[in-house]
Amino acid sequence: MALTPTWRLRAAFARRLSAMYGTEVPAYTTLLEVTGQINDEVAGRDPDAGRLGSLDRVTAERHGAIRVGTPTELRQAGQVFAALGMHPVGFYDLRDGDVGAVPVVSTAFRPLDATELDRNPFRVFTSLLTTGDRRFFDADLESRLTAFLARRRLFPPELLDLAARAEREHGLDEAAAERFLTLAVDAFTLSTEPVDRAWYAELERISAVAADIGGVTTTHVNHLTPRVLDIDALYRRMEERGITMIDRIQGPPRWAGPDVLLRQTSFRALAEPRTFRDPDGRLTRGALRVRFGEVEARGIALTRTGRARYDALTAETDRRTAGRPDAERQATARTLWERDFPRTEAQLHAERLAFFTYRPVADRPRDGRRPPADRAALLADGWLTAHPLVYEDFLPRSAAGIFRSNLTGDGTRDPHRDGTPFDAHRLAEALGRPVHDPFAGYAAQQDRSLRAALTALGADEA
Ligand code: OOG
Ligand code: NI
Repeated sequence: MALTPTWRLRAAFARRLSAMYGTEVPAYTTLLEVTGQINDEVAGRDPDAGRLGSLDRVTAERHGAIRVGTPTELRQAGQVFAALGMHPVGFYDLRDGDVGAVPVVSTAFRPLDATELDRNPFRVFTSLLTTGDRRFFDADLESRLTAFLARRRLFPPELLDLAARAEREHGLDEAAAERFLTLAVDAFTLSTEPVDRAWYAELERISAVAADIGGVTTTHVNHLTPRVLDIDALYRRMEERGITMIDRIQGPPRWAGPDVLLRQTSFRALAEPRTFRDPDGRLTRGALRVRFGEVEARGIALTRTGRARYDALTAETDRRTAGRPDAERQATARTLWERDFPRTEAQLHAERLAFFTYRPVADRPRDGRRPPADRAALLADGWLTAHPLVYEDFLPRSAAGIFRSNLTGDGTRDPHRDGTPFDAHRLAEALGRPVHDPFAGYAAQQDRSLRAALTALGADEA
């Protein structure tokens, strides 16, 4: 029987999840509509619109977000995503006060190779509740939370078996693929199970995120994000359609220079009717705000040096505009960027602040000269062209901003207690899979393309 290969499973999963989310969260459908219009408009007027991804890729592109409670659940989520060719990339610690003060650590599951990303770049930002973190949970609450989480099962064994088989065999036959996709979408659909009101409220006092993760017996996609080519236009048009957006676009400011990294914004979670079990055992109606809409624009991937420049600019903007309205923050950011950040791709390249791939120029006039040894000279003399790599990952501060803008309250947190040490290594242990370093991935892609281009030119290593 014909095998449905990994990437087709991934594309089908992304499509089905999107269809499911559209029926559950109607504002998401509006968001998709507006995103589609804007992408068509930009593609129609800007010949460079496809520079950071073809319109086909951008149109299909989504990221989702889920939150889990235990290392076992994280490992199981990792198994489901591995079946889809999605691997953990990056470690994001959102617990610290200056990042976000949210009791989770996160990674993003996504395809690694350029070919796979082109086929379908679906990603899922996945967060693990840090139940042992004393800044948020005391020992008593931690033990009750751990016991509650140990009793639930997010992923049925049949789903995990199919996922393991899909990973091993790089796909599934048609019937198994169908079953796998149904079970996988189900695992991320909002449950109709009654919510224990007292337990949920107790966790909510600590953190709305803790309640969303540990206050219920299931998980759910909490947002699904399309990619837009002009996020400022999108923001205005969503407001015109009567959908209230959060007060800012996270990430770099809008400015005249190159788009880098990631800009994101969202609309607030809507109150959705849910059934609760009250302390006296009665079932009553209520509402929870746990699912929202987000949209993003992606720019060029920065090197570690470029990223340090970005982080420094963000910190300086914060310092100058603490407590000021967002319009002022944007204006200040723009001024600082114009002073300190390269205004052209060529300059980003020259200062090695961003990642590029290279192509040999096939029809360069043959003037008898040998290609120079140095990368900058190869470009300047027209032997190579450089094409920026799109940023495929996330930003911790933006992520925390997205979390926080959708919390009902700030919760309580005692900054004087110790946090549990948690790093990429420990996350990898919990997952039972390596956590890939995003910078290393972009650098490897850049190096490979440079070597191939030099070989094609018959030049020495640059
Ligand atoms: C995840 C928030 C982070 C992003 O795009 O930065 C995120 C969450 O709310 O669970 O998705
Ligand atoms: Ni997101």
